[in-house]
Amino acid sequence: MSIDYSERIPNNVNLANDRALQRALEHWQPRFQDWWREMGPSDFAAADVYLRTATGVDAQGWATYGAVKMPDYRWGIFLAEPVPGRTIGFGDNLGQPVWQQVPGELRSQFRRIIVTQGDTEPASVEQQHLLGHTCPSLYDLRNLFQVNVEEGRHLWAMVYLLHAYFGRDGREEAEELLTRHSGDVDKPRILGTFNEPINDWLSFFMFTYFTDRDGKFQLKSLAESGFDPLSRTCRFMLTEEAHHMFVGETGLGRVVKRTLEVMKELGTDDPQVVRAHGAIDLHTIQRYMNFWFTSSMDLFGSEVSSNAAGSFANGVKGRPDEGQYQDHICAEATYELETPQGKESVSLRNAMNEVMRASYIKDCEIGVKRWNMQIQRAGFDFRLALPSSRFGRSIGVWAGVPTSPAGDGIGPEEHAMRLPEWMPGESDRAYVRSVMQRVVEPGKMAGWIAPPDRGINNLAVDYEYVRLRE
Ligand code: BYC
Repeated sequence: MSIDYSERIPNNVNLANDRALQRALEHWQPRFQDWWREMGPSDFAAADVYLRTATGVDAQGWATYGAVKMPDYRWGIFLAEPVPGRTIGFGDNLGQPVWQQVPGELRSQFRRIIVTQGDTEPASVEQQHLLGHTCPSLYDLRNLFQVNVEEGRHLWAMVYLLHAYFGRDGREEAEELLTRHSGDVDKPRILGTFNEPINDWLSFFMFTYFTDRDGKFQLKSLAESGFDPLSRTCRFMLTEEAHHMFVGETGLGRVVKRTLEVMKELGTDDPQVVRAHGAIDLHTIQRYMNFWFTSSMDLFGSEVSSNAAGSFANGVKGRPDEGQYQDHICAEATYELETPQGKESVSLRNAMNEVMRASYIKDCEIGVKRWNMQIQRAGFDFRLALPSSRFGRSIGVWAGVPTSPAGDGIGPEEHAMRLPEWMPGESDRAYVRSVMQRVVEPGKMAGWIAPPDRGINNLAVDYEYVRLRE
């Protein structure tokens, strides 16, 4: 079904035919707009931003580009086309027709997962609230805003499900999604990473590389869900998510590129010399990577989880790309888990979080390999590396266990002493903040980042992607 933009809330779910739902969502809409004004990108409400907007949900040509003021962005409700005859692809209900309504006995499980997913979307916008002020270029500023409006739309995607399928409880949860705030001591966001500050663009690129990639894996697993509206919503969200990870991967690649240019020019890899010339040394990049990667690893939950086992058994949440596996029931299979106490064999259903985390790590390695190729080609021996999944964890069996980034157990004193080598400290953050100078002349880049290879939608890199003048 095509998207109806004549409606107050653009949608392809035939909202006009369900007056009660339409009214409930129209009641929520001004609250969302208030939240956006207060917690969304600060001070850029009047800017014309070259944004893409969804105009259809099919694989080809779903996007249209044009100058939009962010508060006028048409946030709406878009579900991917239904797959005729779709059946549940995993768990105890394998082969049964998918559900168009939430089965009563799974209501609280679905609600919990949809609320958790929904909570991350506005959280990320809040985390990035001030970044526009220190943008390294208009190209990057536009990408930040594109990510922000789409995270706003992903919030709409989850709020639609809550309103349409969870009655009064769902409406209350939708309100709560706007009252918890990232980093708020009294009402924080649900998951750890979404309460971490993102005060500089290196963190933003790390976040879009590592944390948005968790989004990709979680959305893929929810796209397998037996609850068809959730599956269809997530399938469409994934098409938007791809751009966010592109921003992270190319952003980090450009930071590394610029650092290497400075290192080559000066003939040294000495971090202090690199910093003295305004670039971000590779050691600091590694420390930031350690921080955001480990935090994002925690987003998969505990290695052994009865929640995960229940969700898999009941058809609530599958594995990303479930079709790649032979066994979709996993009732008998086991998984070999590494714990601080040694190897442990656990039921595969209980280990589903770990299965997902393992695929996620592989996916994260692709970019790291690419950046290391850049470093190698530039003639330097330094190599970036993802830390071990045991390192720096706050959730699961390795939480609080002192290890080196390689995952070797060490004493707590050595751990405390060496942590500044491994995780960003105040001096790293202060340095990175010091180079975050705003650059808003079309085509110009800040000194710590190389220009992108190409612009957006075949436009030139020096296109005026954001018009700041009123
Ligand atoms: N921080 O059995 P456990 C995205 C809680 S990112 C704090 O270990 P389970 C995006 C857990 O909630 C994708 N708490 O794990 C990216 C539970 O609490 P309750 C977001 C945590 O339940 C960038 C308790 O510990 N989507 O889209 O199997 C920008 C025991 O849980 C954490 C989803 O996450 C943590 N890191 O799995 C914008 C999908 N980890 O309920 C957007 C929906 C665990 O006992 N969520 N806990 O109070 C889920 O599927 C699951 O809730 C989780 C946890 C995978 C997160």
